[in-house]
Amino acid sequence: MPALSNLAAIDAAHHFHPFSDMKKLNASGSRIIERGEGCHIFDNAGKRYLDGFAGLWCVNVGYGRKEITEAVMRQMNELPYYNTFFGTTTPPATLLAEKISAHAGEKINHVFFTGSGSEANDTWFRMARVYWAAIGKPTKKAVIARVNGYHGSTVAGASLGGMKWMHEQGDLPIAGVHHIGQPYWYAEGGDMSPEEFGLARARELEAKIDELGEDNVAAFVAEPIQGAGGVIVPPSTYWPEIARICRERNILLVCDEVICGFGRLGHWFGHQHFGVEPDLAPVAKGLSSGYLPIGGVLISDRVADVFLNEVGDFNHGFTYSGHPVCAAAALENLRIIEEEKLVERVHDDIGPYFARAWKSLEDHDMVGEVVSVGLMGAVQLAKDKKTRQRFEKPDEIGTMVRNECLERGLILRATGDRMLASPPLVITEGEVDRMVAVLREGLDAVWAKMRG
Ligand code: PXG
Repeated sequence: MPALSNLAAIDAAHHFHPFSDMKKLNASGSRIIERGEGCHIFDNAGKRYLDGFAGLWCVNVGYGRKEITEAVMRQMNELPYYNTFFGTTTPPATLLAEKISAHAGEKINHVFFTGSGSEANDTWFRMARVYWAAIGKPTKKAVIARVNGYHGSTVAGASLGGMKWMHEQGDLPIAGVHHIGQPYWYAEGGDMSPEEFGLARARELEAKIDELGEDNVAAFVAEPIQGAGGVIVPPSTYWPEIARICRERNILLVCDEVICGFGRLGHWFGHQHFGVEPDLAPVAKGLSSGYLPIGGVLISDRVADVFLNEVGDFNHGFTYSGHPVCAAAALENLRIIEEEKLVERVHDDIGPYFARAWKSLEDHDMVGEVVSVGLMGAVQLAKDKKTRQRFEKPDEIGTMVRNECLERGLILRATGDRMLASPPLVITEGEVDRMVAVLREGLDAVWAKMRG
């Protein structure tokens, strides 16, 4: 092991980070995180941070869970790797598929495993097209997604995502992917009520289907709540209307559960909060609480039946599909979520507590809107809260608040001018209070700078 003081220099010399301007990062040096316990992480200077972001929306059961480490060790010793191709499986892969199916709705009974959320999105993308071709509708290929959605960084994932600055790199989106507007009332709702706006944005789906022709559209994909896009909680009218349109126009509904799944919204899956039933649902992150990389696609009976009866071979899969050690980590993680009733805890107890505490920030002069569902929340920064006027440089203002929080030992994510929280599901009331108090101090500090 090199001396810790050298690590930042070694990192700058050799490590190319995701979503980073490497020149800038190398000049400032990476923050080096060494250890985690519960809802806290520690850097190499020994500084402790409350992780209000659960790693990257994923460490649902918190850090330092020996049960998971031990389950991983046992599986490593027993069988560190075997594949799920050529008619084979391993006990953890099979048992994990069963457990996920048990928590998904009655109509979801199969799981295809991947190594990540991006691969899960690439997987359903092919699956949806194969599904329609197998039932005699080979022209149904187009996929409709949303502006500012996030579905990963692979070619299909980044195409499905609606981030223009990602599309600009690498000539995306690929053919056949189309985007409609997001249900972001605060920024884009104008004079409409949130309910009117929710309906209007949902009906953009119907208009897009008309434009492309129903016989050419395979699926619509959306996160139950857009995560990386800024925790955009849709108005109450949005999801029921989306579900109606998908049903009436015979389009597959795909809910990207990579963030919202496994308890984040107080349900096993985010679509259950909104009362809709997807045909396909990519998952990852909270499936293993990030302890090891694993993702998958939940497959409804409607789709599975066609694959079982019509398709034959699905020519798709990954070396690490159903990796036994990752599956063992996920199984133990789900056992903890069940045993500690973390989904119920988010729904009935810490979620409502968080909602009240988080909402208290609404009186701040710099806060335009405060939203949350379960343990996923956003604070919208505003220059003038009465008129919903935003700051001229939203990215800068969000980063300033984030940095003030970091200095005070709290990790939150800023997406533009929205401060995002997504803490571990085991967060205590005291830790929620601290998170809110530190964010308020950060807001005060930045507000003072802006006015000074
Ligand atoms: N779908 C959703 C909804 C996601 O949030 C992915 C797919 C892709 O998963 P993988 O495992 O391939 O990363 C994600 C990932 C951020 C941030 O800055 C969010 C994600 C990844 C990286 C950064 O909020 N989400």
